[in-house]
Amino acid sequence: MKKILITGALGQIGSELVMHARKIYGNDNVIATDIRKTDSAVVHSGPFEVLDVTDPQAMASITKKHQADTIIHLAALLSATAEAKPLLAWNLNMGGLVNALEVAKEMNCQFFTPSSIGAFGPSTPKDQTPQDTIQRPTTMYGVNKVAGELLCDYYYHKFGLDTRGLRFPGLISYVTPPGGGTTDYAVEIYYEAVRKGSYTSFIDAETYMDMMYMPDALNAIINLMEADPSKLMHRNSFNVSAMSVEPEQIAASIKKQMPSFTMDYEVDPIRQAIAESWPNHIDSSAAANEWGFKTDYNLDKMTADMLSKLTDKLN
Ligand code: AKB
Repeated sequence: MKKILITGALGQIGSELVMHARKIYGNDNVIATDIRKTDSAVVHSGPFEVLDVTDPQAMASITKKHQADTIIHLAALLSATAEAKPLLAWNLNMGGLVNALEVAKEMNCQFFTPSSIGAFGPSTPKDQTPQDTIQRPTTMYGVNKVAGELLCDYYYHKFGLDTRGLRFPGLISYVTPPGGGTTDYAVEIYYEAVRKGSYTSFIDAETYMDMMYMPDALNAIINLMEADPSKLMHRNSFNVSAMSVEPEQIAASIKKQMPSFTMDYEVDPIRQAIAESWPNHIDSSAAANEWGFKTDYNLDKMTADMLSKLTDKLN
């Protein structure tokens, strides 16, 4: 049985991954860590430690204390926040990652960290973006993600560490809202649809980006970590996407269930520029071929689930 330490456990991915992994591996075998402690299921359902990932000694001592054999390193700033605070992003995103890799090396842990569609840039092919292609991002977040992919591959080749990663698209969920991302509009639109029946999008019409519903993202992490290493031609990181959408398509999907829903635009130039530097749609075939990546949710199935779960949560 794995013993998994998760950083950034109270964030958008972490808060659901901890609960999902505890169901699979047992509550005591998933150690949740975050820089803050909140009154939440993540904190109450199993081991929890306060951890600042930029503190290498603290990370090493918590990992040793719990004898973890797997590290899932999620703590990071998202694209828009990283653009607003580039030096903080470099220090947190790269400093946290190198600390986590060093601890994984010392303890010989299996290692996962997410990359992103943000690892691509304006000179990357925009459609059916290949697994192996030009990566010259123009954002600090993208610089961090490319450097992170290369660093994880370096630890694999140089030290034999079992590092694996996914280039996540925008992740949509109803449990914990994301913060400071460019794809956040695709989460906010559902919250505002349920709260107000309308939404003002900060991303412009006809701006296509990849998205994925959280249950598919959680399965992808677990399936990649359980995959037979002899089948993996790639490691850091695999393209994965469930759908390529623009704001009007999400609005149209919501309208099928909520005909009175309306949307207008107040475009944020900073997040719009980031979105325009990213691909329209990445090709996930390497992930499908090497470890069987697949998704269960398309846009309409995700919309139905989001609206019903948020109606229960917000009313
Ligand atoms: C962001 O928008 O920053 C993230 C991502 C696509 O990596 N959701």
